Amino acid sequence: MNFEVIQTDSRSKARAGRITTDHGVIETPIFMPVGTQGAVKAVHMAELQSEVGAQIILGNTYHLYLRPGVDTLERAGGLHRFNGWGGPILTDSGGFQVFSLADRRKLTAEGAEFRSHIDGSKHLFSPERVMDIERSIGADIIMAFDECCPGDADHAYAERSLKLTEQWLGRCIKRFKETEPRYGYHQSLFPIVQGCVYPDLRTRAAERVAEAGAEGNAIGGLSVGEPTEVMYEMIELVNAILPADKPRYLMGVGTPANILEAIERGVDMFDCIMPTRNGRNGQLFTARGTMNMRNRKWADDFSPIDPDGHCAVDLLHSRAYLHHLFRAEELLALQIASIHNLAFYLWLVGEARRHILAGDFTTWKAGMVKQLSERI
Ligand code: PRF
Repeated sequence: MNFEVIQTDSRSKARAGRITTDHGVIETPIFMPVGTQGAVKAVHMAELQSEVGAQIILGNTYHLYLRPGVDTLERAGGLHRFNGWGGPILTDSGGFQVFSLADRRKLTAEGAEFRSHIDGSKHLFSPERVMDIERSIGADIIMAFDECCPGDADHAYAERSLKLTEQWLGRCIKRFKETEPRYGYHQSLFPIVQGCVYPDLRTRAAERVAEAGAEGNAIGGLSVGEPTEVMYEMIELVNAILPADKPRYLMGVGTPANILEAIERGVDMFDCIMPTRNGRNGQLFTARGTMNMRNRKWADDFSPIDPDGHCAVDLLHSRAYLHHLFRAEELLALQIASIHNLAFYLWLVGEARRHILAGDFTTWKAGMVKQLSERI
């Protein structure tokens, strides 16, 4: 993997860059659609490419390990061959899901014991096991196994949790170095900075992660219940320590405005379920603010879904039609809303990049953040 910073903004920490993987190029800042179980919900791969303009998608180790399982993925020749997405893929380690979804978790010296949320079966995720599974899934970028600490944890809890994440990182790196990619292309391991909302812990975590000298680094444990301003402070603090010549990935964040604020603070990569999940609930994100398509006020509005939109569904269909599809519980409603929202997120990060390159990012961002907070 190669990362090149093409331009850094003169008035902020924002940068435009390029990541080159064996499955293609990613222009940063970038948003990565979430394909937890090997599929982006309600959006086909062809649409991800032609309508959404996705450059990289996510998969999740916890979900893919439980179903279809490592054997199936290995026999398929890895996730790219299994799901037909030929571009770059990143897998989250499952740390977050083990702690949020699995039943009856137990931490041992070895790792995290848990029961499947699907059938109650018992499993153990150790850092070594997670690295082996991520090798078998075969994503281009694989995440270290971490514990995501809740946003309201006290300092003592957060410190214990960070210690665990740091021990696990050492074991992840060791196993990663001892093993080879299975499918002939390169894989990059990204460590994750935790430390909750405590500056001393975040500083220490970022220093240790920076020392690891990885090909890219991630910030976890944010957008988990802490105030938004605190999240921005933590991003600033961590990015001042993480190396500038490596991509920085903010995990699971966030609203369109959160993403612009984080880009301004030097983040390059994002993922979030918000565009797809909120889309399936009828919420559309646009450059003029958010719209709730279930609202009766759209029933007679025959204008395009988003007149400024950048994908075919925005102009092809009217607001009244999409409103009807949601009311009638047609599956097409979920598809149109998901495609629109993902295309909007990809447009937004693409515009951010364009304005960084043009030298007017901060001015553009201030105006856009204001517009995004409107309700249409
Ligand atoms: N760790 C991992 N995945 C994540 C997070 C984390 O802290 C978050 C927190 N926003 C989202 N996804 N491994």
